[in-house]
Amino acid sequence: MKPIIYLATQNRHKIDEIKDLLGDLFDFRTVFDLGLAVEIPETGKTLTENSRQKAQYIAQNFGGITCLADDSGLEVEALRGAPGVYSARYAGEHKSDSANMAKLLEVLSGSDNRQARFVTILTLHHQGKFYVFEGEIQGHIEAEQRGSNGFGYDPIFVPEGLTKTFAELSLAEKNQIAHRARALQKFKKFVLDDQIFEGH
Ligand code: ITT
Repeated sequence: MKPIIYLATQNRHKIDEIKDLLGDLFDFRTVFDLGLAVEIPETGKTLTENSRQKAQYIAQNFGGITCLADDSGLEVEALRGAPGVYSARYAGEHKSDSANMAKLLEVLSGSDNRQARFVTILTLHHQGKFYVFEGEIQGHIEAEQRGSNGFGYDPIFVPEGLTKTFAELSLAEKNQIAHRARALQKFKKFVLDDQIFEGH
Protein backbone atom coordinates (compact mmCIF):
# COMPACT_ATOMS: atom_id res chain seq x y z
CA MET A 1 0.00 0.00 0.00
CA LYS A 2 1.28 3.47 -0.86
CA PRO A 3 1.81 5.89 2.07
CA ILE A 4 -0.88 8.56 2.29
CA ILE A 5 0.40 12.14 2.19
CA TYR A 6 -1.80 15.22 2.23
CA LEU A 7 -0.56 18.09 0.09
CA ALA A 8 -0.73 21.34 2.09
CA THR A 9 -1.30 23.51 -0.97
CA GLN A 10 -4.32 25.08 -2.64
CA ASN A 11 -2.49 25.48 -5.95
CA ARG A 12 -3.79 22.82 -8.36
CA HIS A 13 -0.80 23.22 -10.69
CA LYS A 14 1.57 22.27 -7.89
CA ILE A 15 -0.64 19.27 -7.11
CA ASP A 16 -0.48 18.16 -10.77
CA GLU A 17 3.32 18.44 -10.86
CA ILE A 18 3.78 16.54 -7.60
CA LYS A 19 1.39 13.76 -8.60
CA ASP A 20 2.98 13.45 -12.04
CA LEU A 21 6.43 13.01 -10.53
CA LEU A 22 5.76 10.85 -7.45
CA GLY A 23 2.18 9.62 -7.79
CA ASP A 24 3.42 6.05 -8.38
CA LEU A 25 5.06 5.95 -4.96
CA PHE A 26 2.68 7.92 -2.76
CA ASP A 27 -1.07 8.23 -2.34
CA PHE A 28 -1.30 12.03 -2.51
CA ARG A 29 -4.49 13.57 -1.17
CA THR A 30 -5.36 17.23 -1.04
CA VAL A 31 -6.78 19.83 1.30
CA PHE A 32 -9.78 19.89 -1.02
CA ASP A 33 -10.40 16.25 0.04
CA LEU A 34 -10.31 17.49 3.65
CA GLY A 35 -12.95 20.13 2.89
CA LEU A 36 -10.69 23.03 3.87
CA ALA A 37 -12.66 26.18 3.11
CA VAL A 38 -10.24 28.93 4.14
CA GLU A 39 -6.91 29.99 2.70
CA ILE A 40 -3.91 28.42 4.45
CA PRO A 41 -2.14 31.31 6.23
CA GLU A 42 1.23 32.49 4.89
CA THR A 43 2.62 35.30 7.01
CA GLY A 44 6.32 34.46 7.12
CA LYS A 45 9.16 36.56 5.78
CA THR A 46 10.96 33.70 4.07
CA LEU A 47 10.02 30.74 1.89
CA THR A 48 11.22 28.42 4.66
CA GLU A 49 8.98 30.06 7.27
CA ASN A 50 5.94 29.95 4.99
CA SER A 51 6.53 26.36 3.98
CA ARG A 52 6.75 25.32 7.63
CA GLN A 53 3.69 27.41 8.51
CA LYS A 54 1.58 25.68 5.86
CA ALA A 55 2.63 22.17 6.95
CA GLN A 56 2.07 23.04 10.61
CA TYR A 57 -1.35 24.54 9.94
CA ILE A 58 -2.63 21.44 8.17
CA ALA A 59 -1.10 19.06 10.71
CA GLN A 60 -2.59 21.00 13.64
CA ASN A 61 -6.04 21.39 12.15
CA PHE A 62 -6.40 17.83 10.88
CA GLY A 63 -5.28 15.54 13.69
CA GLY A 64 -1.54 15.51 13.06
CA ILE A 65 -1.76 14.01 9.59
CA THR A 66 1.27 13.47 7.40
CA CYS A 67 1.46 16.37 4.98
CA LEU A 68 3.78 18.06 2.54
CA ALA A 69 3.84 21.83 2.00
CA ASP A 70 5.46 23.77 -0.84
CA ASP A 71 6.49 27.40 -0.75
CA SER A 72 8.14 28.67 -3.90
CA GLY A 73 9.27 31.93 -5.39
CA LEU A 74 11.02 33.62 -8.27
CA GLU A 75 14.16 35.57 -7.33
CA VAL A 76 15.38 38.14 -9.83
CA GLU A 77 19.01 39.16 -9.48
CA ALA A 78 18.58 42.78 -10.65
CA LEU A 79 15.80 43.19 -8.07
CA ARG A 80 17.95 41.77 -5.26
CA GLY A 81 15.82 38.65 -4.98
CA ALA A 82 12.36 40.16 -5.46
CA PRO A 83 9.58 39.15 -5.85
CA GLY A 84 10.83 36.14 -3.85
CA VAL A 85 8.54 35.25 -0.99
CA TYR A 86 5.97 37.72 -2.38
CA SER A 87 5.86 36.10 -5.86
CA ALA A 88 2.17 35.13 -5.72
CA ARG A 89 1.08 38.63 -4.67
CA TYR A 90 3.65 40.75 -6.56
CA ALA A 91 0.98 42.80 -8.35
CA GLY A 92 -1.57 42.69 -5.52
CA GLU A 93 -3.66 40.51 -3.23
CA HIS A 94 -5.74 39.10 -6.10
CA LYS A 95 -2.82 36.75 -6.99
CA SER A 96 -3.06 37.22 -10.76
CA ASP A 97 -0.43 35.44 -12.85
CA SER A 98 -0.85 37.80 -15.80
CA ALA A 99 -0.70 40.95 -13.64
CA ASN A 100 2.39 39.60 -11.86
CA MET A 101 4.16 38.92 -15.17
CA ALA A 102 3.17 42.29 -16.62
CA LYS A 103 4.54 44.06 -13.57
CA LEU A 104 7.82 42.14 -13.66
CA LEU A 105 8.33 42.78 -17.39
CA GLU A 106 7.64 46.46 -16.82
CA VAL A 107 10.03 46.72 -13.89
CA LEU A 108 12.75 44.90 -15.85
CA SER A 109 12.27 46.76 -19.14
CA GLY A 110 15.60 48.17 -20.25
CA SER A 111 17.51 46.01 -17.76
CA ASP A 112 20.47 44.07 -19.19
CA ASN A 113 20.64 41.77 -16.19
CA ARG A 114 17.70 39.38 -16.54
CA GLN A 115 19.20 36.58 -14.47
CA ALA A 116 16.70 34.84 -12.17
CA ARG A 117 16.08 31.63 -10.29
CA PHE A 118 13.11 29.68 -9.01
CA VAL A 119 13.33 28.20 -5.52
CA THR A 120 11.08 25.64 -3.83
CA ILE A 121 11.11 24.79 -0.14
CA LEU A 122 9.17 21.65 0.74
CA THR A 123 8.28 20.83 4.35
CA LEU A 124 7.16 17.34 5.26
CA HIS A 125 5.31 16.84 8.52
CA HIS A 126 5.31 13.24 9.74
CA GLN A 127 4.50 12.06 13.28
CA GLY A 128 5.31 15.40 14.91
CA LYS A 129 8.58 15.97 13.06
CA PHE A 130 9.36 18.39 10.23
CA TYR A 131 11.75 17.73 7.35
CA VAL A 132 12.84 20.36 4.81
CA PHE A 133 13.92 19.90 1.17
CA GLU A 134 15.08 22.60 -1.24
CA GLY A 135 15.30 22.79 -5.01
CA GLU A 136 16.31 25.59 -7.36
CA ILE A 137 16.88 26.30 -11.03
CA GLN A 138 18.76 29.17 -12.62
CA GLY A 139 17.58 30.91 -15.76
CA HIS A 140 16.55 34.29 -17.15
CA ILE A 141 13.47 36.40 -17.70
CA GLU A 142 12.41 36.77 -21.34
CA ALA A 143 11.25 40.10 -22.78
CA GLU A 144 7.78 38.72 -23.54
CA GLN A 145 5.51 35.79 -22.73
CA ARG A 146 5.75 32.53 -24.70
CA GLY A 147 3.79 29.30 -24.26
CA SER A 148 0.64 28.34 -22.42
CA ASN A 149 1.54 25.36 -20.21
CA GLY A 150 2.28 25.54 -16.51
CA PHE A 151 1.37 28.48 -14.28
CA GLY A 152 2.69 31.57 -12.55
CA TYR A 153 5.77 33.04 -14.20
CA ASP A 154 6.34 30.01 -16.48
CA PRO A 155 5.68 31.94 -19.76
CA ILE A 156 8.55 34.38 -19.08
CA PHE A 157 11.14 32.06 -17.48
CA VAL A 158 13.78 30.34 -19.63
CA PRO A 159 15.84 27.75 -17.73
CA GLU A 160 19.60 27.82 -18.14
CA GLY A 161 20.76 25.80 -21.15
CA LEU A 162 17.38 25.91 -22.94
CA THR A 163 15.73 28.38 -25.30
CA LYS A 164 12.11 27.50 -24.51
CA THR A 165 10.21 29.01 -21.60
CA PHE A 166 8.81 26.68 -18.93
CA ALA A 167 5.37 27.31 -20.46
CA GLU A 168 6.58 25.87 -23.78
CA LEU A 169 7.60 22.61 -22.09
CA SER A 170 5.22 19.77 -21.29
CA LEU A 171 4.57 19.05 -17.64
CA ALA A 172 6.84 15.97 -17.89
CA GLU A 173 9.64 18.03 -19.48
CA LYS A 174 9.40 20.74 -16.82
CA ASN A 175 9.44 18.02 -14.17
CA GLN A 176 12.80 16.71 -15.40
CA ILE A 177 14.61 19.92 -14.48
CA ALA A 178 12.54 22.35 -12.43
CA HIS A 179 13.00 23.63 -8.86
CA ARG A 180 9.96 21.78 -7.47
CA ALA A 181 11.03 18.52 -9.12
CA ARG A 182 14.53 18.88 -7.69
CA ALA A 183 13.18 19.37 -4.18
CA LEU A 184 10.80 16.43 -4.69
CA GLN A 185 13.68 14.18 -5.75
CA LYS A 186 15.45 15.00 -2.48
CA PHE A 187 12.24 14.30 -0.59
CA LYS A 188 11.88 10.96 -2.38
CA LYS A 189 15.48 9.93 -1.69
CA PHE A 190 15.15 10.83 1.98
CA VAL A 191 11.90 8.93 2.42
CA LEU A 192 13.23 5.83 0.65
CA ASP A 193 16.66 5.86 2.33
CA ASP A 194 15.44 6.63 5.83
CA GLN A 195 12.30 4.54 5.57
CA ILE A 196 10.26 6.91 7.72
CA PHE A 197 7.06 5.43 6.33
CA GLU A 198 6.55 1.86 7.51
CA GLY A 199 6.89 -0.75 4.82
CA HIS A 200 8.68 1.65 2.50
P1 ITT B 1 -0.13 27.53 -1.97
O1 ITT B 1 0.40 28.56 -0.99
O2 ITT B 1 -1.53 27.14 -1.68
O3 ITT B 1 0.79 26.35 -2.09
P2 ITT B 1 0.51 29.57 -3.94
O4 ITT B 1 0.28 29.69 -5.42
O5 ITT B 1 0.09 30.73 -3.09
O6 ITT B 1 -0.18 28.21 -3.44
P3 ITT B 1 3.22 30.12 -3.17
O7 ITT B 1 2.83 30.85 -1.95
O8 ITT B 1 4.37 29.18 -3.08
O9 ITT B 1 2.02 29.26 -3.73
O10 ITT B 1 3.43 31.20 -4.32
C1 ITT B 1 4.41 31.06 -5.22
C2 ITT B 1 4.14 31.86 -6.46
O11 ITT B 1 5.37 31.81 -7.20
C3 ITT B 1 3.09 31.23 -7.37
O12 ITT B 1 1.82 31.75 -7.17
C4 ITT B 1 3.64 31.55 -8.74
O13 ITT B 1 3.29 32.87 -9.09
C5 ITT B 1 5.13 31.48 -8.53
N1 ITT B 1 5.63 30.13 -8.80
C6 ITT B 1 5.93 29.15 -7.91
N2 ITT B 1 6.33 28.03 -8.54
C7 ITT B 1 6.26 28.30 -9.84
C8 ITT B 1 6.50 27.55 -11.01
O14 ITT B 1 6.88 26.27 -10.95
N3 ITT B 1 6.33 28.14 -12.18
C9 ITT B 1 5.94 29.43 -12.26
N4 ITT B 1 5.66 30.20 -11.23
C10 ITT B 1 5.82 29.64 -10.01
